[in-house]
Amino acid sequence: MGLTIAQKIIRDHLISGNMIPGEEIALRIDQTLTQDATGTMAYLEFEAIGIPRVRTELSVAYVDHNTLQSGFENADDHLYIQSVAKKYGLRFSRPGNGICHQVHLERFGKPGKTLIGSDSHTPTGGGIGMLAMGAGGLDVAVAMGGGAYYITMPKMYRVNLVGKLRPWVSAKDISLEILRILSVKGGVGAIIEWGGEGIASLSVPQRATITNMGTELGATTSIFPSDEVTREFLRAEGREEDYIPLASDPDAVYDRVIEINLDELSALVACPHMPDNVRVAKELSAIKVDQVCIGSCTNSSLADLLKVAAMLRGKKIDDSVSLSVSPGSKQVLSMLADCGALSDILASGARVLECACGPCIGMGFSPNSAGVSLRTFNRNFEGRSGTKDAGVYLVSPEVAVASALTGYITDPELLGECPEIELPTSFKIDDSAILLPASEEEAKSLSVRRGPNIKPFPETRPLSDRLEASLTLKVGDNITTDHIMPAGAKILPYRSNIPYLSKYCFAVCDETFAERAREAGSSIIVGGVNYGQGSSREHAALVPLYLGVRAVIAKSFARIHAANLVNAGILPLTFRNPEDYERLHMGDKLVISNLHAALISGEVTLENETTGESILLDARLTERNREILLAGGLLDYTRNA
Ligand code: MIC
Ligand code: SF4
Repeated sequence: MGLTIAQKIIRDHLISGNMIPGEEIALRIDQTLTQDATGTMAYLEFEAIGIPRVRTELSVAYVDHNTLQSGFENADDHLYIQSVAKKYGLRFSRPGNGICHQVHLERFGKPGKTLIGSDSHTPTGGGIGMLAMGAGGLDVAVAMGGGAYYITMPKMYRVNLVGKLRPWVSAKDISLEILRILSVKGGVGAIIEWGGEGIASLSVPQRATITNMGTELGATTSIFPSDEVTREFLRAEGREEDYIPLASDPDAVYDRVIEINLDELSALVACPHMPDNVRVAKELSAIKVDQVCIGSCTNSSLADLLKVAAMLRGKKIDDSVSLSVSPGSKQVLSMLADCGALSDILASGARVLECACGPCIGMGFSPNSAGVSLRTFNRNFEGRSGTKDAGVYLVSPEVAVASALTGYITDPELLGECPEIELPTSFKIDDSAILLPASEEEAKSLSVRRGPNIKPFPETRPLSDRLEASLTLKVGDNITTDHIMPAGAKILPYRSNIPYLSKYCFAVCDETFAERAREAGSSIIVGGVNYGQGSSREHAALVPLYLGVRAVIAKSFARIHAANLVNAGILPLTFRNPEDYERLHMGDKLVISNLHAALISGEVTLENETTGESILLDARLTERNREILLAGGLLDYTRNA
């Protein structure tokens, strides 16, 4: 039987396990990346593991999220990460050099390699034929130390693109179309391989837009073949030697095959507050727009911004609209400047922001109250923009510019002829903002800089055999990690300070939760389907741990969050009968006895002392998961090993 692209990379990196969907496999990891919002914690964990030097082929520490530096906190974190990188053998991408995924694609991504990153959009690397996955910081710390990365062997989905994109329709619309088809949970447990005749006309950055948003499907990752388009991109980046061809076998078998006809695709928009709430742009033309943001790891490549500049050339944005443009990297920004495109963007009335995540994570540029914000980003979760009652719509750069010009959601087709973009055959290469580590010898005498905002890792404890806890929060379906542990300019500076962060846990849903959990001492959260989707932030597990959460019972979990719960020593349990969700209420006193034996059988009985009922739960845990939980989390498990 032939293999898919992902199966080939998995086969070449398999340390243990069988490549049978649903079984646990351990993978050798070639490259890791971190960003600063999750990185500080990941490096604290790496230090706690106690390995003197990273053991990967390449590990890069990026600073791109917390670049506002409204106080000393982030500057301290940056210095901490910089000093860790120098000492332990990592490259350090300085603030301003760009968004981790964009820079990694430009400078380091290699077809056929494995990459994990403490950021859920690490699958962007699939655009260049890598097996690239988002992970919790602790998993990345272990991989940096040379440890394996454990996942459940995914199913294989294939999306065939037929035809060719029409003018004004772009890669973002393909991402939105697949979200419309599959929904935000449609990719859970699967790797999505993109193929078909239509991919030949997609450049690497366009492919990366698609693999980037595969995260919003809940997929383990997404991947494109490595072909002549890939070779051309690597050549333009001066790295042709990194090219290897990579394709699936003609007789590869897929669990699901989907076809998208590019000729029939039109400009799409994801409406508030979920990326799969997709409508056709034309139907939304009555919606007045207040703000437009172009950038993020989804759509900030040179190709995207050259198109934006060409559309804005000689025009002014509508007086009622505030437009921001954040280039994805210093390479993109300086090439825009060199060819004059930057002047076209500025002359239109746009505000050019730093090469960083910025508005995507609520780091400034929050919309006005009840504002309508069009963003070329990948997430439009409630409150994520920093304005609770704003409505965020996800769009392509083309729809973004057309709407900034008219003041209403606009299908760019109405603008007439689509400008043709000529991409340079070589990119401007200047890696001076990527600092190299010290030599092993020199590193021994280096110390790490630790600012006062860096607080210790929350206290862990081995899992007891009897669990008594109160149900302190009951939430619905598709709860994101932005609900559990919000980000934004006010809170993000405290990512290395779990006690401070804990005040904001679940604040989007229920501002009284943190206090209630603290008072209860030991608590359980109940959720619906796809609990914990979105960001890879392990803070969404570490903060509940700090607040005394011992277990989360849900109808189903998102992959990275389920792993983060186990890594933090919190039990993820699922309802045997999803209807039992209705039988649990806030304030119920819950008990699980003989927990250790129950985890081995996988069947857990939950006694509800308040109602006198009992409910059957499943503990879908591998042996390794069980051992991690019994040890009190992955850090203790790794240290005790
Ligand atoms: C995000 O897009 O939500 C983030 C911010 O990049 C996160 C990481 C984080 O929370 O720091 C992600 O996607 O993993
Ligand atoms: Fe940064 Fe936004 Fe991409 Fe997350 S999704 S890495 S916040 S640009």
